[in-house]
Amino acid sequence: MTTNPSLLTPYKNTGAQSSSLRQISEDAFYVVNEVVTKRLGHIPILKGDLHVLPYKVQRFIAEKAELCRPRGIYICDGTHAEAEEIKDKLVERGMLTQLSAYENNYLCRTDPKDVARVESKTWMVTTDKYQTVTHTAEGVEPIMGHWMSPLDFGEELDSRFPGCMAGRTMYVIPFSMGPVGGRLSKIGVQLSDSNYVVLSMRIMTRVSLDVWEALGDNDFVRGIHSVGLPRPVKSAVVNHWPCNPERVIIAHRPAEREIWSFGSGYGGNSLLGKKCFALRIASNIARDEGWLAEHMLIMGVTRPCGREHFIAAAFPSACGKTNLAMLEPTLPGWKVRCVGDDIAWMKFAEDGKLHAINPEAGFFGVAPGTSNKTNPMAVGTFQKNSIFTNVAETSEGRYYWEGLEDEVEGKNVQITDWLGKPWKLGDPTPAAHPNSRFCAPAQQCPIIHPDWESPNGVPIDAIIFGGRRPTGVPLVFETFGWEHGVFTGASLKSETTAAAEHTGKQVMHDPMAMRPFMGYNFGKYLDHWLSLDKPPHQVPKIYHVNWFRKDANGKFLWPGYGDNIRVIDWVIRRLDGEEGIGKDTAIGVVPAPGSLNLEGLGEVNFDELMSVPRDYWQSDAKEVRKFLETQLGSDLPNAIQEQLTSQEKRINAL
Ligand code: OXD
Ligand code: MN
Repeated sequence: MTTNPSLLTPYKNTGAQSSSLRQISEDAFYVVNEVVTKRLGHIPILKGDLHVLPYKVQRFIAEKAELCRPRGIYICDGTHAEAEEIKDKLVERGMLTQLSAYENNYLCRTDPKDVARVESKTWMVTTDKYQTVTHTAEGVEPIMGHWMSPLDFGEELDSRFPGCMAGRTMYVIPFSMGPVGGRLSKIGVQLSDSNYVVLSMRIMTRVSLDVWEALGDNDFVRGIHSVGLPRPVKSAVVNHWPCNPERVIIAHRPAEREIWSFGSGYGGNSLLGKKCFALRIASNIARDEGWLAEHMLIMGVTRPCGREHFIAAAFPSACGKTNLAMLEPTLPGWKVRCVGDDIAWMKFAEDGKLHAINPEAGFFGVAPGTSNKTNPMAVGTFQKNSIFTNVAETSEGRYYWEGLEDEVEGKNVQITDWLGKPWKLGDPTPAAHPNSRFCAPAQQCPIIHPDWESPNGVPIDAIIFGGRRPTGVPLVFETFGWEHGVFTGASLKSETTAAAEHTGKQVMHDPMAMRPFMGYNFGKYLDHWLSLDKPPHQVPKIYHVNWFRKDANGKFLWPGYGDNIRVIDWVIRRLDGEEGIGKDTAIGVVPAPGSLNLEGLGEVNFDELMSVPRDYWQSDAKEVRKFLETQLGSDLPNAIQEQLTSQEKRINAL
């Protein structure tokens, strides 16, 4: 099918030469509504009624259908019946297997080449490069933000998207991030040729016909996703999982609030509501509208006295955000309730406080390491209505992964690994892929907070940053104030994990735990954070934690998990202004000896756990200065520069 140029106008000022980016103008659409219908005439609407949708959505669908040329268009309604129909089809095709020991749980194995987010192929497309990246020093590659020019982007699209859905169905997924119609919520429409994506989006976001009504004439975030394998398929499809790993691209046009994703069906690459929308695009919207979109869990912590505090915490991927969000306190009388485990949208409300919502509706958590010992509440969440991707399976119809050894030991069960091969305890390769995931509805979490869907969010009392830091970094410290807290977040580092394509363990910078998700110039992002500390805002206190410090023999110094409540207890007592429990150090306030509740914990080397070794911090300070100066160059905010200098002085005086 050729494109009639009279129906199309170049899209704004970017990528004007790209046929993929050509858009039907609003005027033309009203005039040619019927023509568009005819043009789509040979692409049947398999489900739903295109003409009852908001005009902007109709145009969006028409343009992209014309570009991608699917065999039909399926407008999702998000209902249970729809999900059942799709699941049945996928089971029949072999893409999903029912895990018969549970209610409505399914296993999916991907092509082993499509198992994680691909940061090297994820881009922000802006006319001005420095909207995306900072002015780094000569020869230094920016690590926050990955820029592509609109011209190059247009070419990349044109070599992928035309006809990319041939022989497949284009699903139209209307979704809300946050409760439908909520004050802090936003609407998106994702087009996708993957039914696995439809099922997962239905868990991770609110997919429903109500979204159209809430949308009205307002704008929405556009997502275009294709597995990149039109039919007839010329290469072998592994595990019934179509993808095109060599041609992957995940690109964002923040000004247009648009996301294009090609070649991968996995997680953050394809569930566009998550990292692409709720972090990269939303951080742009948040900057424009004066709020924050962050890679943070949200938890409500109730003390034995009955008072509740809300905490938002940022950790890099696969560092235990889900475990902390669902912590089972080992201290008696404490209660933790989960609002969210991965993303927080936070806005100052009339009471002057920062209020947070979890824009997601489900958990897409790392499976290995999750067990009744480490996170019983997550286990409770995914006993039904969940999808497991790249985990192993037992002959009893159960999921299996590293960390569940006790549940199979001594039992006569056979295990099939994530690659579909027989596997037994002690085998040298892991049974489940290290980035295998559970995808489960948040409302099934036994400790989901009653206000988790409150449209006004919950008031945040403290923000915590943290990472995997095997040496030098104390269990917890309170920063000296907002600017020092922002500096501490900007200097955040962590050991790499399997959530992305990195190999080997190395301590990497991951500022604000946002490195892979930074939506615009990191210097401007820090400016935005710094600008929030003004009346009548009551900014939360900022802390840093490290559950992962090791002793000289490589043993963890802190038990972690449920015992992390002891750290939260100290944090909350600090918030309440309790005296005598803090000790000033060069990097912040650590617990004074005897101030952390260690009752019943056995032996803990408190001094080593809290120590701030001079040599370590001197070389760390040098490295952080080099990092901030070379990465941010002229974009480094003065306030951060000043914090850096004051921290160096304090460290040298140790
Ligand atoms: C995630 C991630 O999937 O951060 O949440 O990688
Ligand atoms: Mn995450």
